[in-house]
Amino acid sequence: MRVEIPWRDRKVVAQLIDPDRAGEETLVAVAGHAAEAGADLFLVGGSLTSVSVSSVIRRLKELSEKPVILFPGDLTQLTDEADAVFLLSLISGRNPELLIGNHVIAAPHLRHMRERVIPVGYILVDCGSRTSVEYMSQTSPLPYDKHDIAVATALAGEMLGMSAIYLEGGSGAARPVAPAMIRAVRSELRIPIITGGGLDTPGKIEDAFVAGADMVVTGNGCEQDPMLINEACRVRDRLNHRTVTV
Ligand code: 1GP
Repeated sequence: MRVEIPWRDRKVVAQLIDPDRAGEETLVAVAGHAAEAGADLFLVGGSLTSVSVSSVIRRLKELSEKPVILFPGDLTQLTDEADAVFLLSLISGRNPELLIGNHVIAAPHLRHMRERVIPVGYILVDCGSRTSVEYMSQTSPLPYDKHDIAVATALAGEMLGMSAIYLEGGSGAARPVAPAMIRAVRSELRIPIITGGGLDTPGKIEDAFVAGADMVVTGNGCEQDPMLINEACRVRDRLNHRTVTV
């Protein structure tokens, strides 16, 4: 099945499922709840996993009919069980493996599902904590307040043919990517913007959407407070409604 992400028409809420933290009980609680609350889709992946991503996705698909997008932290997480795959290029970094090396290794495995591959320019932003992505990728994040570098990097991603740009604060970030950075990137970019990391209150989620994010991704916040996903969906619906009626 090809996933049409509705981000051209409206804002989207995605629930991140970290496979290693998705034991049966958590999966049922977090995923079941997110689907019921109205999350648009699931992203599945993590910086380091020791469980089978395929089985987590299979279980997720039994629990809900929402699309599942693979958000692979590394090559071991590649699977064709997902409805789509974010083919991430870590364009804020200068690690050649994450810019082309892994893609070459992955391409033959993705060949049979190429219409489900979504190329995403992944920009890691320094949001106040040293994150797993930073360490595992061995790259420096983009400075928090260097909006001009963020804009240039995102534009380069767009010109290279990416379908979307992901402004990533990193899971459990002390603060999310600054709305001012999202706004600066939005003002120059034509492709959708995804953001996640540290979005743990409805206010932060609203700020990200209002600044121009097309998709917000929540992870930790919903594990701490399951109602956060309900709030995120409420914010999304209010803003989508406003977009339509203005
Ligand atoms: C997705 O890494 C994030 O971009 C998830 O971050 O766990 O902090 O919500 P949180």
